[in-house]
Amino acid sequence: MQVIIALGANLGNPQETLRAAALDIAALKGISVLAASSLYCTTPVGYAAQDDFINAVMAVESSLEPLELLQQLAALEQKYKRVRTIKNGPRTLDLDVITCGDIISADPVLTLPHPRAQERAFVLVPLAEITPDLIFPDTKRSVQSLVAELSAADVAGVRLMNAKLMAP
Ligand code: PH2
Ligand code: MG
Ligand code: MG
Repeated sequence: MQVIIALGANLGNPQETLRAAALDIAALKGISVLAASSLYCTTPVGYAAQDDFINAVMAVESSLEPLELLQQLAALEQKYKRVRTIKNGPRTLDLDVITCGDIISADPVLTLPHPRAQERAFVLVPLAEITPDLIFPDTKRSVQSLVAELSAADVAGVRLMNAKLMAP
């Protein structure tokens, strides 16, 4: 099944952490990378008094159960010393599962699709780079149609960097 993973960080060396984490994800058993976006420098959403984030997304083919994948990603967050303090606050690494194929789930441990992804420019704009035609199974909306509805201010908060998450 195709899984979309969003990566974000704004503490430590975010660019280095994201690229190392992407390699760790690629090395997980049962995972193969289909595509990875560029890196983006993004204005914080939800809690403004923190540094800009670096964000990126990757599409992977996964034979893991979604909750198994979530556990593996949580272990990688720990590896990079994630500390949870303020909700939406600064972090050394955040790995979010955005979609798992066409699964729709209200499980509070892993809600699918990710409940806020379809309104977040820092997820949608990188996603439009790699999978513009991806359809969110709950709303049936495509990534590119959602990007087209973002405000100019939201889009301006997501700046393409001249660097990729992974070497091609
Ligand atoms: N993640 C959040 C809250 N706000 N803002 C940006 N720009 N990028 C993020 O990854 C991000 C955020 C919660 O996970
Ligand atoms: Mg998040
Ligand atoms: Mg998260």
